[in-house]
Amino acid sequence: MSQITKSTCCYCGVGCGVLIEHDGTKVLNVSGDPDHPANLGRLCSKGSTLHLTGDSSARALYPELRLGKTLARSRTDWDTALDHASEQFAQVIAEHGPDSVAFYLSGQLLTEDYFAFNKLVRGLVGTNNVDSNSRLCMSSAVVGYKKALGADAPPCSYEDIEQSDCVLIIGSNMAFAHPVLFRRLEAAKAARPDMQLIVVDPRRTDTAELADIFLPIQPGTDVALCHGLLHILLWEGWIDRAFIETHTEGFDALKTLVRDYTPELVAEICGIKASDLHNVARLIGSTPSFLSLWCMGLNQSSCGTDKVGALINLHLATGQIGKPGSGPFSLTGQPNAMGGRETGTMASILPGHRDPKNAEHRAEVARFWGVDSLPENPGLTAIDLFQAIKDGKIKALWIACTNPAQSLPNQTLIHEALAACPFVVVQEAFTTSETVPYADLLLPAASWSEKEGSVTNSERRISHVRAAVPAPGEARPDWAIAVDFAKRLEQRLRANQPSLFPFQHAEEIFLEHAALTAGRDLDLSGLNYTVLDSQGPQQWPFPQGAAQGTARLYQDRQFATDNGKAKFMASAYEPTVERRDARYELSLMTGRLRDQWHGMTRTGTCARLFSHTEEAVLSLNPRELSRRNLSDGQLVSVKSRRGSLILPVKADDSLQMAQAFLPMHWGGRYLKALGINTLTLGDYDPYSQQPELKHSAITVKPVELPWTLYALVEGDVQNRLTRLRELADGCDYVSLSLVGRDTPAVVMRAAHTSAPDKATLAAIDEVLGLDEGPVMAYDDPRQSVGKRVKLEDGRITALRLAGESAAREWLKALYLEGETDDSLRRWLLAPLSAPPGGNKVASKVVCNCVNVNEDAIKAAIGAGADLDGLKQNLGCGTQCGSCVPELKRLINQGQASQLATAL
Ligand SMILES: Nc1nc2c(c(=O)[nH]1)N[C@H]1C(S)=C(S)[C@@H](COP(=O)(O)OP(=O)(O)OC[C@H]3O[C@@H](n4cnc5c(=O)[nH]c(N)nc54)[C@H](O)[C@@H]3O)O[C@H]1N2
Ligand SMILES: Nc1nc2c(c(=O)[nH]1)N[C@H]1C(S)=C(S)[C@@H](COP(=O)(O)OP(=O)(O)OC[C@H]3O[C@@H](n4cnc5c(=O)[nH]c(N)nc54)[C@H](O)[C@@H]3O)O[C@H]1N2
Ligand code: SF4
Ligand SMILES: [Mo]
Repeated sequence: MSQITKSTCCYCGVGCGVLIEHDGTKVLNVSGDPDHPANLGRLCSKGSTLHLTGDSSARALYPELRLGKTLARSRTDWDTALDHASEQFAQVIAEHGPDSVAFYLSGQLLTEDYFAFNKLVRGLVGTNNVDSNSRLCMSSAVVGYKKALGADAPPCSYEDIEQSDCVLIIGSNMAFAHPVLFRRLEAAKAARPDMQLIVVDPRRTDTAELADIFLPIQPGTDVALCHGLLHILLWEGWIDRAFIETHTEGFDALKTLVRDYTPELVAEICGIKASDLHNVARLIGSTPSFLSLWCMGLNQSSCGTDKVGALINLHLATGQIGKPGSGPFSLTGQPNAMGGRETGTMASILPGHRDPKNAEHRAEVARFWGVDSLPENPGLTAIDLFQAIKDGKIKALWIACTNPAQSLPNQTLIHEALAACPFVVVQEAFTTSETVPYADLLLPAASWSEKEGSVTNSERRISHVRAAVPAPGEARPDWAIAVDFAKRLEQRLRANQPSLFPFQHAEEIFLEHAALTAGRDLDLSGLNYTVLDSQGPQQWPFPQGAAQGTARLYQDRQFATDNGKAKFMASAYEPTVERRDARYELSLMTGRLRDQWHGMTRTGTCARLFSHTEEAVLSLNPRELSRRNLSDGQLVSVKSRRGSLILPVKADDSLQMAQAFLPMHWGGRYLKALGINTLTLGDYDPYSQQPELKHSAITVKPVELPWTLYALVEGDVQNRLTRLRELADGCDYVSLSLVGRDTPAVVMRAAHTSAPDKATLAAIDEVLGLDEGPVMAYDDPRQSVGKRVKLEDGRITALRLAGESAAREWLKALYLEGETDDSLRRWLLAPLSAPPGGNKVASKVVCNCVNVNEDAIKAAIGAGADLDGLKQNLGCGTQCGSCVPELKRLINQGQASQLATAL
């Protein structure tokens, strides 16, 4: 009998409600919750495939302990695991003080998890060394909001997107990263075509495709852009003087600063037309309501706080805040980055939006918790933390729900730090994360659909997250692990005192958190699970006695600052830390793909989610390729000041000259070396300590790796991924991915200067199952080319092509078709390996739900289909809608090329 449990999607900060269909033990399906105000029933390509992810063979099932750095970890029980951890931590604290231990957490934890950890770290251990991956994500938005408006509170609601007359999307690729919200924007714009949309991004993304005006600025130049816009607004008198006078301060200094940002100068800095700058200023200056949406293009910058401040300045100068359809709205990345900020679980914040530097705030929280005091020493923020670990200052580290060995910049240093740390605890749901090998103690965590708690989405809306199925093996909810550990540590640090952690259920933690927010800007003391269950997800503030949540902040124009006035920020434009120069002549940007989530521990278990983008490729402008005599797909060495990687290049006309783009998702498990972040740099914003993940300078050189390997094998994918990755480690280029729709297969591509030894190739064949059974084999007489194909019931189930790769794509297509004919046998037994009909690269799947590829779409467009026609004829874009922006782009391209032909 199947049942339905209401919960939320565990991916992005849109915070969609999902209905989990399950049989009490296994998740069977997911659909969008029509009653959830964030998505009203919609889900994107990631949310709608949640039930296909989370391969049980990739899950951490039991605690594992290593009793010496050179030994392997072995299975243990929870009591032994947590006793050992508390003993280690207590010992380090006794010998080196509380600041010698640290906790590194995640915006994907639930609020209750976050709160429990924070109380443990600050209330019990007595250090501020608790930070999270939100440092890489939302930190600049937090500081920008606090500086300008007095509190870390996004003032807007999703409804504002529907109500606005003019929306500016800056540094956000919503079409990929917040798809369901983008659906709402598309629908609003279709319903009200007068709504104006401006997109600012160095790349012409699918988001930009919807824009009325697109400003392809040079990376890192957003502050100059905003100052240039304000310059014009001032010059033209398109500002709200009364608002500025009554509700703000600091305008004079800003006015003086932006005087220098003339349209001509700004156009030159940003690499855009001055006329476009004027057009955008006119829109902002004349619109009845102005909303801006931003994400990592602003935050992940060495001047991220200034970027956020410069954007908020535009709202304050025009009085476009605190009313429907307007305001500066930061899109949060992770599903519960907001919860981490509310519970104060970062080095620079305390519970209830309090400040660890403020003695009164510390005393309030200490009193509430019944401890003597809260620690005063500043805590280490992520980048400094890992430097301190490497320097030997941190002796015990606890990592939960984040994968620093993939996601932090400058990975070489991160791996050195993790290897050097005497005691590392990793609390993880999947054993496949790049951080797990460094765990001295691995603690298996319950994950999506298995745990209860709450999350807050981008619009301050709190949802009750419910468990549908039991966690596998001995995995436990994160808060329960933190609380169990804390109780054991209490025995060692403050024995015979009442426990600070009397929590039996998640809701008890929620209630303590809610009570600690009373009287603060985010006051959510009126909420509990019963209210959330009866009234549905609610937006804070929701104080005791409130009947409903708060859709919009600052409607009374009283800001959360000391004197109620908002503050303009007057910071000059600063360029990116690394500039392009003769040695590193390209700007590398990194970011998201539509169908992958971060380090891919979850999405990387679903073959379908690789069909939109199969492997990590370095995208460059087509002219940049031809200038360098590079061809599409060719392998190059990509080098930054910190390291290098070998990757294929791809022509991509969404990029400008001298720019390059890499998806952030590939770490050392799927790619040779330490993944994408081998290249990026740890330099950060001075106020938010958020690193400049969006920009590093690189150089690209062709490489000659004549020996290539292509392997594909169906089934047992996690085990095979791991073993193939290890066996191919001697090759200069290795890339792994999955392919298929129902039964996933592992695909490996590798390349090297010469063939590996025979034993290695034989070991690879063994992993592929090509050492026995119905295998057809051919080795050319000089042994340079070797082909192996395993056929079962007329279907290919494994193959390996070594020495060259001419038939690679053809073989994959044969595998996917599931049928073979005599051409396979003829190809196999011929010394030359070129496939019949050529080696056509398989067309990428654009619509994942209905499985429609680009070739089919282009053919239909060629035959005259518009969007409705595509939907009707091919079915693409009719389900989750994540591919609609791309369909529109293909239609526009098709029309442009038809026009060009006609002319
Ligand atoms: N599919 C998918 N969705 C996700 C995630 C995921 O992993 N996969 N992760 C979630 C998380 S945690 C986050 S933080 C969000 C991130 O969401 P986004 O920030 O929207 O995504 P990114 O691709 O990281 O970067 C956004 C854009 O910033 C642009 N950019 C780069 N440099 C600059 C610049 O100097 N100025 C401006 N204006 N733009 C610039 C890039 O070209 C890119 O298009 O996505 C969330 N949603
Ligand atoms: N180059 C580059 N690097 C980037 C970025 C970029 O744009 N460019 N973006 C940065 C940003 S914005 C972010 S947010 C970070 C994200 O970086 P990470 O936080 O490292 O990303 P994830 O892969 O989501 O890591 C979450 C981990 O938690 C595990 N997990 C899943 N569910 C649970 C659970 O319920 N409990 C526990 N304990 N574990 C669980 C997953 O298996 C996974 O290993 O990456 C940053 N890194
Ligand atoms: S937009 Fe997609 S990834 Fe984000 S919460 Fe909704 S369904 Fe999940
Ligand atoms: Mo993020």
